[in-house]
Amino acid sequence: MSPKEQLDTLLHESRTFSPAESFRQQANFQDEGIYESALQDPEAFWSAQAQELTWFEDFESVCNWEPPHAQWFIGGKLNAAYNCVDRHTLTHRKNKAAIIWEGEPGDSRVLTYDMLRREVDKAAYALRELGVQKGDRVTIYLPMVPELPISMLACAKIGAIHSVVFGGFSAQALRDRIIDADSKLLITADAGWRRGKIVPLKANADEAVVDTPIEKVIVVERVGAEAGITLHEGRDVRWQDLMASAPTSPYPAEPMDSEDYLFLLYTSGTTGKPKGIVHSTAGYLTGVNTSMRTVFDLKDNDVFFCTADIGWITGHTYLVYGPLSAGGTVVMYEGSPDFPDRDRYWEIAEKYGATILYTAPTSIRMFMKWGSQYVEKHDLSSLRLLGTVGEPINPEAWMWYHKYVGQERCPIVDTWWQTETGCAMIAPLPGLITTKPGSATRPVPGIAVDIVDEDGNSVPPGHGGYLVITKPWPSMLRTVWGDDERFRNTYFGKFEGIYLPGDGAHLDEDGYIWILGRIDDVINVSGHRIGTAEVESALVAHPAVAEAAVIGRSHEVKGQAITAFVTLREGIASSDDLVTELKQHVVERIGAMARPEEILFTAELPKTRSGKIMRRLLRDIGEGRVIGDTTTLADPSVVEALKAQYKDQD
Ligand code: 7RM
Repeated sequence: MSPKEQLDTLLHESRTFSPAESFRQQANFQDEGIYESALQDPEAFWSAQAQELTWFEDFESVCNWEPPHAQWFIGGKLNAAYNCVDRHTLTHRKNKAAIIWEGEPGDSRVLTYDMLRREVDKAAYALRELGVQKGDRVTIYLPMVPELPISMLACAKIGAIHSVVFGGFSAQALRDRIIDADSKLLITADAGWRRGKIVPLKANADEAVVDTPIEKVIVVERVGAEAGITLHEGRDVRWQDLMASAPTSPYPAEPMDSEDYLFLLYTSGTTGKPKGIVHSTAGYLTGVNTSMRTVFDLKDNDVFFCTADIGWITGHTYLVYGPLSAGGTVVMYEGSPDFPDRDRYWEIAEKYGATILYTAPTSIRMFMKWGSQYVEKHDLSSLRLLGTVGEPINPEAWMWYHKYVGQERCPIVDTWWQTETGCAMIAPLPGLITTKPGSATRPVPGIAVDIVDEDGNSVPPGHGGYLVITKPWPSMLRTVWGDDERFRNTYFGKFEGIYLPGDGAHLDEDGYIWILGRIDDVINVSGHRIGTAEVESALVAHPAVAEAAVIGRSHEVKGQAITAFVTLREGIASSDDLVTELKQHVVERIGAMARPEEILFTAELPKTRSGKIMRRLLRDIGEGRVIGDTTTLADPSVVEALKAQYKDQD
């Protein structure tokens, strides 16, 4: 199907699914009035939600909005780690499982809230011992092991700002993020496990930290002797040694101002340089905690299985701060969905009696391809609610998820949000909202969303435009680390005082929102955000490359895939080996998720007479579309040649 046909099919989706009476009756939110009351008085709504947290000092006012800067819960003092861990140890949850960790086959570990508190506190002492101060940035580059959330919470406990870098990023990408955040300390592991193979994290870290502000590196032993690492005298310290010698007494949580920064998380934008998205303590925590109760209908006896990696925002919010602040139990899985077999998620869900499953459309499409037999092998009767995130979900994938995983019993919450928004913004409350496959439905209570045209006017039902968020919300990003100008321009540069997420959306006749995808130069590959400019800079950094243009094209499983058009330097011949080498080069500069699906060599890139690369044309070629108007092209024959070449390829 062409993208146009896909879109038409999506927008003519007419199936609807109302919450089952049995689900509705037990739901946390059963009164639709919550939407109206939150809309009338968002500050009162958020102020009430903030009361779910434990405060060392109450806040004096709810919100101060001086566009584009918001402050929330002004004057309040609290600590995120205290809210996620300590306070639950003072209740019936003390011995409840906080984190159930499932490692690659053979390994598992359960941390109760009480056990988690001891680990976090020891790590907090260790960080202080190494000289980490309140406000310092700590970069964390770990696989999906319990030491990852423990490290994050230990930073939060002492008031340090963590910057987690996904373990799939390359040494170069890690290095860029360390330098931008100006971190003095790095926490990494000897290596990680992926499909029974070793992922050399420490080797990457060693390469990354040279000539950076990093003074100390903490090394978690995950793999052991097989990792074959050496410790750098005077710089590297073993996590296990630090923990063994740390005091066992409780670490008193650092009282933080509401607006003190909790963490940075880098994400891709339209330039080659990733942005350090900054989140605050009280606003972020209020937002994520609220969505656990509203969107995910979390109860004390739920087992919440989120398949995201903590290296992305979904893992920060829905594996760590959301579920733990709400006193929930989370299942955290280290490995991949097809190792040792393709039923790994279902095996884990069954083993721990998962009640809520949160995953990505790209995974669902992969499961569909593999066939329903892997799901059917397992007893998934414990599941009661399903969620998806990361990209638009196509109605067929939604229906498959509904039928085979949810057994036509579980509501599905399609949650639209971003690194920048902190938590789910557009999503159904599962006990209240009738869902339509492929639509994230409507904004959650307390969030004001609109779809507008080029001039900022609301579009009528049946039309599309720019998705915008018109009022501040507690968990919104506060700035871009070290670049407030970029924060202003990127998110508030188009419409005055209105947040622009960078997605296109369509409003249907019932007021439902259909997210159509990015409208900027960001590609969404398997739910990972990759900037075309990042891949282009990586390519042109290769000595053989003169110029590169990168586009996203639709892909059956990944949602989008990366296609690179490359012109080579004088005297360099194209070859299959060079294609392989260039793909590998991108992997080394960024990480495996940015590997181009295909690289096409071209004598020239299609350019306008003023010299701008015509990406629209390249996208058309990438999608195999008939190409329309090429009159603005400096040399129309370039396009014909590319089209022919693209056809030959497949
Ligand atoms: C949580 C996350 C954000 C971008 C966003 C969208 C896309 C995310 C959905 C979605 C349609 C969804 N953060 N996106 N969720 N599109 N429906 N339910 O993914 O910062 O990594 O990416 O992802 O384009 O702008 S993110």
